[in-house]
Amino acid sequence: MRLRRWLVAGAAAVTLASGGVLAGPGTAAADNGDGLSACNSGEICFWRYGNAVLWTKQFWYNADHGGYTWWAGQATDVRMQDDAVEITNRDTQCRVRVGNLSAASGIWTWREFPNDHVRRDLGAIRNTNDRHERMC
Ligand SMILES: [Ca+2]
Ligand SMILES: [Ca+2]
Repeated sequence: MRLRRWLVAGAAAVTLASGGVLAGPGTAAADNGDGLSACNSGEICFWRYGNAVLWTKQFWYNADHGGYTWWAGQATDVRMQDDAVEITNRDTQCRVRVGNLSAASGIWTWREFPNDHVRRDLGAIRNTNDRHERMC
């Protein structure tokens, strides 16, 4: 299972390298989207609560959610992994899939979201999010 996960990460790294023209040093390790609170064009935005604009985490690229924390108007220590209920995909090019890795079975469950800027419920992986990936 560890090997499988490594392979997935490797594929993501290739995608990142080919599409990472905006990436500066360390961007992938500390992805904060555009650094502004608003969910702006190009960003992949996660939400901790329905209908609330705070408690958000925003990305440009693929990411494992472990190690990332929520933004609530200021930085928090609250981890966003397994804690998101909604997503807004404002990526300019790609659908995005969000996955949950079952600790029991080692199997990923994914849900795909179009880049239509619509805020959507994570559905079956609500509060179980472990990773997201751009689909192009
Ligand atoms: Ca932003
Ligand atoms: Ca999970």
